[in-house]
Formats: sequence, structure tokens, C-alpha cells
Amino acid sequence: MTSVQTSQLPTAEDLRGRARAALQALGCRVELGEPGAHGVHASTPITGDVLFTIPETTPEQADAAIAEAAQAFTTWRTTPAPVRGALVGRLGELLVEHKAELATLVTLEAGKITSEALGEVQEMIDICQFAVGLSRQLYGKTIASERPGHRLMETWHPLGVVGVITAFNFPVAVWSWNAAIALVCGDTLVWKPSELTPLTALACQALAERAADDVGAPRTVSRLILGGREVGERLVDDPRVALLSATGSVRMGQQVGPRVAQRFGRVLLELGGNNAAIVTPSADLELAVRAIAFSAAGTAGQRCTTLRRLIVHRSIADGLVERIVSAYRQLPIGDPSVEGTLVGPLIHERSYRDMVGALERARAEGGEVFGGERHDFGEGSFYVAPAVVRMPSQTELMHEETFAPILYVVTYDEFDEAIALNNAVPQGLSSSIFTLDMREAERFMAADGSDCGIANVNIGTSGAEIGGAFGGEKQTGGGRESGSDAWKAYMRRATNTVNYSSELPLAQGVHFG
Ligand code: UN1
Repeated sequence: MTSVQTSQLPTAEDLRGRARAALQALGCRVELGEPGAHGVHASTPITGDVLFTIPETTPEQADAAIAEAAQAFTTWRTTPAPVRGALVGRLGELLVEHKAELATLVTLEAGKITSEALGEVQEMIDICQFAVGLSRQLYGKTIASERPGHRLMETWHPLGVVGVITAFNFPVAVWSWNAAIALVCGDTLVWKPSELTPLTALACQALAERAADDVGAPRTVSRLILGGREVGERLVDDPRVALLSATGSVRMGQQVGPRVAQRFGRVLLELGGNNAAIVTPSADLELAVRAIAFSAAGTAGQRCTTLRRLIVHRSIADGLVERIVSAYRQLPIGDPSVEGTLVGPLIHERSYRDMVGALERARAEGGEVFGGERHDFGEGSFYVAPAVVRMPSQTELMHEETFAPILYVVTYDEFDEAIALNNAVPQGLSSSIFTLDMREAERFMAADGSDCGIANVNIGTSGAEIGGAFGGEKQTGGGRESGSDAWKAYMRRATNTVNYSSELPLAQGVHFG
């Protein structure tokens, strides 16, 4: 990759000051140790500096946190759901009040541009509001009984402690999807955030505890543990954790899933995506280019919903690639906290190395690469121009998720071929089609269309609203979080048969004595 030297970044001291101010405004009192000290390193991809060192949770403290959440569950489960909703409602209000400060921390730790960081906090506010409504709508069913004088029904009850493991790229929203829904469902939770984003997690915890104090709920309904694999494993293996909701790589899911299943715990997995968009000859290309740029280059390609593959009809491919490449050239790359920046940094050097490696492989496989060069602001940070890569066909490389802004482009001739290419990868999170032909749009969303958990028409693959269920199929893990009836994963279902007659008819016409 060639290097382009660009403007200055803020100093580490400046960033430390911003973090301190935000934490203080958020009411988060945490011991901020020297960068070199032992513990969890709160770093920033903006400059690559370690800002502070935070005390790490020991495995014993993790066990104690699970015990506290398990104890809190014994009273929280019988607290009326609308009363539980009041806690989540208060959390939502606090998030409205502190939206900017929390977004500042998201920008500092995850490197998101301000607008996307604010959007992430908005996503938290949205799910809190959704959950408050849900707290009065945890409906069961009444089912027709085959026996006279009998009532058959389904009731939903709190499940237990929910373990939540989240990734760096949505350091607060994904926690809130789980926390807001779990709490109104009567569960308590223990959260292990990414080691890369401890400050945003501490800030959320401070807000959650304040919300609890404000409504008179126990603080222990929501616990935070900070650390790496070892503390995460406590959540995975502890039988008191009834549901483990984990977001991250396919490899992480492959390790966690069977371990939780071994103890018959439940899992909700949101793993890798490898999302494609089909662009058909009838597409509104102006709209498609804007949607593609946001989905593929936004968040520097670090969303699980990022658009990674473009499947374009041969007749329009040259023109479309030209337009995307020219749109990409206009994307301001740099300090994500500066207004106007649209592409911030990669999270760390490993991501950059993965991107370099993928582009090298693409070239070796006959790909033509546009963009992808590093913008060298200094040694510790990794800013890249988003890349567009025209590939001769959909190769093995394209079956892998590289968590960086690389958009591979392949062409198709027949519509069936486009759908087959969309579905040919092991992951199944998001997908979209750009078309004005209703037959193509409907087919894309039909049983023999896209096999993904999300299938959009004339919008990109990323940026889902909280109202729908979020998640995907195949190696994406099958879990659904957030809206719709995703709440059912956080509760246990009981089937109740009530006999209000004086007879005892048996089901299926069985006679016994
Ligand atoms: C993720 O990248 O893990 O649909 C979540 C989106 C966001 C959530 C992404 N609402 O892009």
C-alpha cells in the first residue's frame, strides 16, 4: 500500500482531557491509572495511545458479580413488568441528557465519527423507549383446548441472569439492546464489554446505577466485569447464567456456543456478517451509490452489517464502479471527532494488517484494487482509504469477513445467479437489492431469495432500526436481538392447562381406570 501524509491529530493529552471531562459529566467515578500500569488499557484508535489503565475484574470478582445478579433476580423477577419498565425508562432519559458525552467516549474508544457515535447513543434511547412499551406487552396466548371445561394458555416468565459479551464496534448500543429487553423481561445481567472499550462501558454502568437509584431498583440488576478471555469464560461456564448473548467473531461463537450448550444454557449469537448488495439494471444508481458508500465505507467498514460484496449486472458494472470510486475519493478521512470527517481510523494495527493481506490476496487472484492506501498520521494509528476491488469471480477470499473497508465487486448475467452469489458465503446477516423491478424485489425477499436475517430493498445493508429483530443465519449464529419479538429469547415459556370442570377428561381421548 502506498502512504499519503495528511494533517495533524490531537495529542494524547488532549484526548485524555476529553475522556476525563466526559466521564465526569456522566457521573462515572473510576480510578484512571497511568497508561503503563497493570490492568485494562483504555486506548484510542484516533492516535493509538493508551489513555488510562482501568482496574481489571479478577475471575473471583466476576463470580461475585454473577452471584449478585443471581441474588437480585430473586426479587426482580416478581417486580411487576411495568415497574421494571420504569427503570429502563429512566435509563433512556439519562441517555437523552448525556447523549453528547457518551458519544464522545464512543468516538474516543471506537473511533466513530461524531454523527455515527451520536447515532449509536440514539439507538440506545430508541431501544429503551421500545422496552418501556414492551413492559406492558409481554403477552402470552390463550389456546383452544380439546377438553371441555379446560383452559390452555401460555405464560412468559423471567429467565435468570443474562451474560452479555459485546464487541468494540458497537460498544454501547448492543449492550443496551440486551440490557433494556432483559431488564423489562425480569432478568438481571452481567456485561463483559470488549477490552478495547472499557470507558464507554463504565459510563453506561454509571448511568444504569443512577437510573436504579432514581427509581429505587437494586443496582445489582446490572453488573459490569472488565477484562479479557478469562473473565468472559466465567460467564460462559457459570450455570447461573441462563442466557449468554454474545456478539463477535465466528471463531468466538464456535468456542462459546458448544460450551454453553454443554451445560444446557441458552445462547444468543450475533457473529460475523459478509453482506452483499445486488444492483440490477433497473436500479436508481444515484440512490444506490449513496447507500453503497455509507454501508461499505461508513464506520471504516467495521460494522457487522458493513457491505462487503457488490453483485452487479454486467451491463451497468463499469459505470457503477466508476461512480463508487469517484464518491470514495471525496470521502474525508481523518480524526473522527472533527466535523466533516466521514471515515475514521481502523481499531488497531491488526485490522490494518488484515486489510493489507486481503488486498494482496485479491490482487493475486486477479482483482483490480481502487483506493485502500494508508493515510499516515503517525505510527500508532491506522487510517485507510476505503477500497473497491473488482474481482473476476467470487473467490474463497470473498467468503471471509475482513473487518475493514473493502468492497469486492463481481458481475452477474442472470438474476438467479445474483441470488446464488448472495447466498454462497457461510455467513448470513444482512443483504440488499437495488432494483425498481417489483418481481426482483419480491423474489429477493421470498423463500428462494436472500437467505439472510436482513434483506433490504433500495437501502444498504447497514443501519437497521431497533424495531425489527436483528441477527442472521448460518455462521452469523441464528440469534435475534433488539425489536419485534426478540424478547422471547430472554424469557422462559410455560404452557398452563387449567381444569375448571369437575371431570377429568384426558387428552387424546385416553381412558385410564
Ligand atoms: C453491529 O455491527 O454489531 O444495523 C451492529 C446496524 C446497526 C447495528 C450494527 N444498527 O448497522
